[in-house]
Amino acid sequence: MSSFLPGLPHASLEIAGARLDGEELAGAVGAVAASLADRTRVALWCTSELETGLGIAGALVAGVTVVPINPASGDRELAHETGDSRPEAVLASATAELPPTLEALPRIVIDPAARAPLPVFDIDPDATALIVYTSGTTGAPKGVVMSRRAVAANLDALADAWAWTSTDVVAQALPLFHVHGLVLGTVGPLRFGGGVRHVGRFSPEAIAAALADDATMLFAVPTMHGRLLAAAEEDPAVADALRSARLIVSGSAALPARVHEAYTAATGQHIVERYGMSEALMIASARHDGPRIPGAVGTALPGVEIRITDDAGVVMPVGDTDTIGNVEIKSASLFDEYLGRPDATAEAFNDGWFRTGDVGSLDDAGVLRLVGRSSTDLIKTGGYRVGAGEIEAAMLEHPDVVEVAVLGMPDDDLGERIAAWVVITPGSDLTDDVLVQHVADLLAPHKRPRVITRVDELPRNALGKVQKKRLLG
Ligand code: MCA
Ligand code: AMP
Repeated sequence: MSSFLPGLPHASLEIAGARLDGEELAGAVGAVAASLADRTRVALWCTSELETGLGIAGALVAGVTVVPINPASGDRELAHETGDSRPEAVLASATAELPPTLEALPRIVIDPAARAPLPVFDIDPDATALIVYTSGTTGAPKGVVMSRRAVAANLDALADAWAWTSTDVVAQALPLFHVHGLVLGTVGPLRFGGGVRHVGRFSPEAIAAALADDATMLFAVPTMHGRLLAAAEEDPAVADALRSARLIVSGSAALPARVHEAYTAATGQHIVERYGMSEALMIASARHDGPRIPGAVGTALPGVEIRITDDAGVVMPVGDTDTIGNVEIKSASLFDEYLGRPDATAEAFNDGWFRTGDVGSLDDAGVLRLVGRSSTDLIKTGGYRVGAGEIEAAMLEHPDVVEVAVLGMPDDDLGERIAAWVVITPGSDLTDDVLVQHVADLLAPHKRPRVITRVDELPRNALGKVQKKRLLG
């Protein structure tokens, strides 16, 4: 039996209506693992389908590194991610329509009907489980190299914090190419021998149906919780379904205290908020048996240490929630490196502590509160992390764009919405729609600007640097 997913023969996996349970599931995962013999690194085409869950599980039991690919990636991202990580093959369903960049690789077909025994062999815990691409403030996304040891330690820490066991069934509708949906929402239940109920495309009704059926936990981003709250306030069936859950978890972006409190009023649920990052997996969380404080992200998970530093990198005293500084961590679940980017990896650490880029405070009880990020160039929209620099670079590739500055604007639904201020070549007939489509051709849909403001020039300081904050007025 695989030591990474010991619960697999007792687990159940349902994604968008297709489902496998127990021995059948273990047999299908065994077949994926067998198809990966002699491979070391593969791309996984991460649609919200059963094949994706089988693919990640099969690769983990086979000890093969997975590079999760967003099926809505733009050409620019795909070329970068495959060129950078150089997967030997792509794991996908037989019917997946792959873009040319991936079609050029050998396809290993994931067949949910195939069966083979789970392989039994030891795999080095320090081997790489995943390379997840995530945006930085500038440039193309970086490949976060995450070991099997880090993933296992993090899931076990969450099991402790949330009393998460084989009796739990996780409802979710998250994209499967990021840590939240793939690691927490899929690998976690398979490790513990519980269930995954991924409903496919998110809707409050689909999540409510999963909870009304057999799901006991819900993993979602704040945008989804906001929409669930609105639905629960309208429809008692949605409120009752949410009320029935054992644990409702929010993460990937700040959950507004207002949503947290209104959720409790509508459903009786106190949401468990947790804080994580692609580079560190989960860092802090409210505990199942601890306080769930609106506006706070809980305490450090087992295996994690948190400190707050000032801008000179000096550690600040704990206990005063007015003392806000940079959140730095040590963790059993930290990434190994940014793939092929020793410069960026070194820059991410301060004296052995990982700089999260988040800003917050720690109180006497070790409760972490986040107030924002140190850079305006990282945007969180709908729980997706998007680098302003990547969008700016894409927009500047249009011949009629002279200058551009991208920022996140506050948005009730998405947390932040992507806004671009552009200087267009005088006399150009470039429309906003054409400019948005230009970005959509290069990058994933969630990276498209939703607001475009045309300006004659961008505000700059005496050194010529764009003063982005002045754009928000
Ligand atoms: C977007 N669209 C546009 C534009 N922008 N159309 C025209 N003009 C634009 N400027 C389109 C999209 O293509 C899509 O079209 C639709 O508008 C909505 O876009 P989307 O951004 O996807 O929003 P949504 O469909 O309303 O989805 C909201 C969502 C989604 C379901 C909450 O944002 C989501 O799944 N978020 C989860 C992100 C996540 O898992 N992050 C975890 C990262 P169409 O409707 O045709 O598709 S891991 C992490 O953060 C760490 C580890 C952690 O702590 O978890
Ligand atoms: P990503 O790399 O997509 O994993 O994004 C990680 C970032 O998401 C973190 O650095 C935080 O800025 C943000 N984030 C995740 N969880 C929370 C949370 N509960 N509250 C506030 N921000 C969060």
